[in-house]
Amino acid sequence: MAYETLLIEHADGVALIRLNRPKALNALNSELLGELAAALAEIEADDSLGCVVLTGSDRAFAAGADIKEMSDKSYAQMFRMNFFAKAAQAIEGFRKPIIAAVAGYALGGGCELAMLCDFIIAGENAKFGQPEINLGVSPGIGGSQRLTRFVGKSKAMDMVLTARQMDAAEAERSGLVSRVVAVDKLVDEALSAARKIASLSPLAVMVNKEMVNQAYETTLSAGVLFERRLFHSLFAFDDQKEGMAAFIDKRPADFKGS
Ligand code: DAK
Repeated sequence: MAYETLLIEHADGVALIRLNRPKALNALNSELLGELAAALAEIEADDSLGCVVLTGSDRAFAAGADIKEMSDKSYAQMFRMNFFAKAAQAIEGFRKPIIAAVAGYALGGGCELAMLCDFIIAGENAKFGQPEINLGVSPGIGGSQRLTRFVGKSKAMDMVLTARQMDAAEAERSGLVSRVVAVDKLVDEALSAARKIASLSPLAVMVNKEMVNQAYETTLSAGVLFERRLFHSLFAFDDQKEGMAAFIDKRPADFKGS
């Protein structure tokens, strides 16, 4: 499928998706969000792809939901179109890992989009924020919930109530991003992590992703039991036999996803 607002490349088992509305700093309009959901469905169905990198430009990952598109909408229109829900659900339900590679602004819906991904690698110029309060609204794609889980109540309140932006160093210190790299190395660094993931057993990757996500949804004891049961279940896959045999034989594993 051809996309108007996304640039997509595939290489070495990895799909690289670039948000591509440069004149609007990649503001997230309904066209872009629809295309993102469609692209993820295509990637999910393609067994040759094991991981996704989602990025923007050096200036902006995404400066938020498209304010110009939203500004005149009524409550009924927003409710009916369910703005953002489809794309958010497409990411939440996506079984392969998605890495957000964030340079420049990740504001409002842009910050929420990055937080929907499995982890965030930031360029040194990244700026994260939930400035919706400046517009008389609030986060609407999980920002108030996910940001609080990432950085704690005090910083989340500070950012949501004052619209203060967090730079990359603070974001790394606070646990919002996994690592910070030079902007010109950002996509290469994210692709390198994605290639590593894509080289592994796709079944084990999906199971590991489900395990970590479960930590947000359950108690510690239930989560530990969930982990143990899934760990046991991995012994049903050929990939477990291959991974351990390859270690013992001192050779690279050849995972088949079976
Ligand atoms: N929407 C539309 N256009 C945007 C935009 C946005 N969010 N952000 C920037 N642009 C456009 C600007 O209007 C400008 O367009 P032209 O004037 O050239 O036509 C162009 O991008 C370049 O922006 P600036 O000229 O402003 O560039 P600066 O470097 O001076 O400033 C900035 C960059 C990122 C600091 C500034 O553009 C800015 O403050 N942007 C707005 C950031 C913001 O408030 N983001 C939050 C948006 S509200 C929902 C769920 C979620 C949401 C809504 C509903 N439901 C479940 C229903 C989410 C809401 C949001 O994200």
